[in-house]
Parts: sequence; structure tokens; C-alpha cells
Amino acid sequence: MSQDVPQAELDELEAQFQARIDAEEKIEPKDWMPEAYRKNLVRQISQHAHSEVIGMQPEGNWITRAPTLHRKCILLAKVQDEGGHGLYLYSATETLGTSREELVQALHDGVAKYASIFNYPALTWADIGAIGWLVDGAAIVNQVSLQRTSYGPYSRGMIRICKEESFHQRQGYHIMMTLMQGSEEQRAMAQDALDRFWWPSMMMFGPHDAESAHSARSMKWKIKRQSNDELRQKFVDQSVAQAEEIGLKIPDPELKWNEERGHYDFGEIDWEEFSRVVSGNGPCNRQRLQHHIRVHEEGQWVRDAIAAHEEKKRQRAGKAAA
Ligand code: FAQ
Repeated sequence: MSQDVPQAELDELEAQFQARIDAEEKIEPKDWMPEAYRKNLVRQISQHAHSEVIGMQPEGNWITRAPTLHRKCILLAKVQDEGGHGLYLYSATETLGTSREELVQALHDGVAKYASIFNYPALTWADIGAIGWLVDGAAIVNQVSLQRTSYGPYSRGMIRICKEESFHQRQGYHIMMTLMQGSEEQRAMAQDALDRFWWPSMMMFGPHDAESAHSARSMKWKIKRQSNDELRQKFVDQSVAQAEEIGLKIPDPELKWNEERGHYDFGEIDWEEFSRVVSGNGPCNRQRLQHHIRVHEEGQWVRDAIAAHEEKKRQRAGKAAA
């Protein structure tokens, strides 16, 4: 559409759009928006949706092995919540004109990204604690900020998602706390889970601001409200006190309170590992994708049945109108 509009008119529309963003107005699906704003949103929201859905796998793997019925019920509810988050987010991209089918196809073709963290295995029960505490913890830090994102449907989705993530984070922390009150082996298991999940969780916030391809534009359009490094710092500051409270040690020799900055200083992420995992070569990338493809194919009959039912309804409505 933009190609048919004269440049001067396009400039005017963009100026009006930016003025609305600057005035903290939400952009809604039928409002005019620059094509690049739409594309950037579809990119971010769809990566987010895929992360929620692929993120069901490491924890789903532990539902049958949860140590008590109580823990099993909690985990089951949590994993279902993550699937629901994926659906809210796919719906948000549909309001931007991109269907869930297209996005799932891009995931299966290996073109679409999802959060690197979900390519690490959940090896022990303590990993379920670490995922809830750290992975949901990092997700909340990011998503609380995204509640104020400029696109209405995404912002409203985030408000609902944050309420649920908050319960997820607490259940994970509670698992870690319980293990830390247990035997020596249980405490060692909790520490081992923290050792393996700490750095991948830090990677969830993406590259440093100076290296972040999308940040400048996303901040200008208020799609993102805080930068990758600001959010990562927030996560470190909140996690150190939580670890200390239950006797866990964050695996970073450079972690140190900086009085002047009023924040913790911390060591450097292994960016080579980050790019390896993001480019498809992490410990579980292939397994995660293959599992998604297989389950999607197995569910084809459900989609066919729904489509047939909808077609019947349309035919009946047509006959009644005739
Ligand atoms: N993994 O220019 P930037 C959850 C990519 S939900 C993989 O900085 P941006 C809940 C990035 O996409 C977790 N790729 O990008 C849960 C871009 O690639 P592209 C998901 C990454 O968008 C818990 C390129 O690198 N949350 O955990 C990663 O401005 C437990 C350049 O990066 C969200 O998605 C990464 N870690 O900032 C579920 C939140 N980092 O598109 C189950 C929404 C960066 O150029 C169990 N998303 N990349 O090919 C965001 O806030 C942003 O998209 C960032 C990245 C901050 C992730």
C-alpha cells in the first residue's frame, strides 16, 4: 500500500504516527502504521510466541516424573499456561495480518527464531526449579517492561501473561528453596542446576545494546521500553539476593556489588556459545524442532475436523439465508 502513496504524504503519515507514539497512545490493528513497524512487531511477537510453545518441552518432559502429586499438578498447570501464552501471542500477530499457519511453517522451515534458552536440556528435577526461578524470572523482567509496549494487542497480552509468569517464577523458586532445605545431595543438585542455567538465562536478554540490530528502532517506536543491557542488569540485581537468601552461589567469579553504580558488576557472557545456539547448534535444537513438527503433524486430524465443522456451519447458514 505504501508504494502507491506519494513520499510527501508518507512522511506526513509517519510524523503523525511518531507523534502518537511520543504521546504514549497505543497503536491499534486498524490504525495506519509504517510497514517496518508492522514487520518488526511480527518478528518480535512471533519469536516470543514460538519461545512460549517450544518452552513447553523441557518442562513437559518432567510432568510424569514430578516428585509428588502436588508438584505434578503445579507443573501441569504451568506448562499449559505457556501454551496459552503462545496462543495469545499468535493472535496478536494475526491482528497484524500474519497467520499462525505462516508462522508455524517458518518455524518448521528453520527460518523463525525462538529463545535460545529452550535448547538446553532439563536433566534433573532441580532444573525445573531453575527454569521457573531463572527463566520465568528473566521472562518477567522483560515482559513487565513490554506491558507498556506501543502496540495495543501486544501490551494487553503482556499484562495477562505477566500475572501467570509471576506464579511460575514463585513455584520455581519454591522448588529451589525446598531442595536447599533438604539433604546434601539435594543442595548439590540445586547448585548444579543454577550453575548450568545461569549463563543461558543471562543470554535471554539478547546481545549488548551496541550489537543489537533492532533496538534503536524498537525503542524509538516504543515496541521495546528498556534496552537489553538495562533489563539484564535488573535481572542480575534481583537474582543475587534471591540466591543468597536460600544459600545458593551464582556461578560468576566477577560478580561484585558496585557502590558507585548502585548495581552488581558481572562477568561477560560467552557470546560464541550464544551464536552457536541461536544458529541452530545448541544441545537440543534439532530435538526441539523435530518434536514440534511431529506433534504438529499428529494434530492434523484436529485441524481438519474443525475446518470441516466450520464448512458445514457455513453451508447451513447459506441454506437458511436462501
Ligand atoms: N534467543 O536486535 P536484537 C519465556 C535474536 S518467553 C534467540 O537485540 P530484539 C516464557 C533476535 O531475535 C522468552 N534469539 O533483537 C517461558 C534478533 O534476531 P533476528 C522469550 C535471540 O528483538 C518460560 C537478533 O538476535 N521472550 O521464556 C535472543 O530487539 C519458561 C538480534 O537481537 C521474548 O521473546 C535469544 N535469547 O531483542 C516459556 C520477549 N536474543 O530477528 C516456557 C520478547 C536475541 O534479527 C518456559 N522479545 N535474539 O533474526 C524481546 O524482548 C526481544 O525480542 C529480545 C531481543 C530482547 C529477546
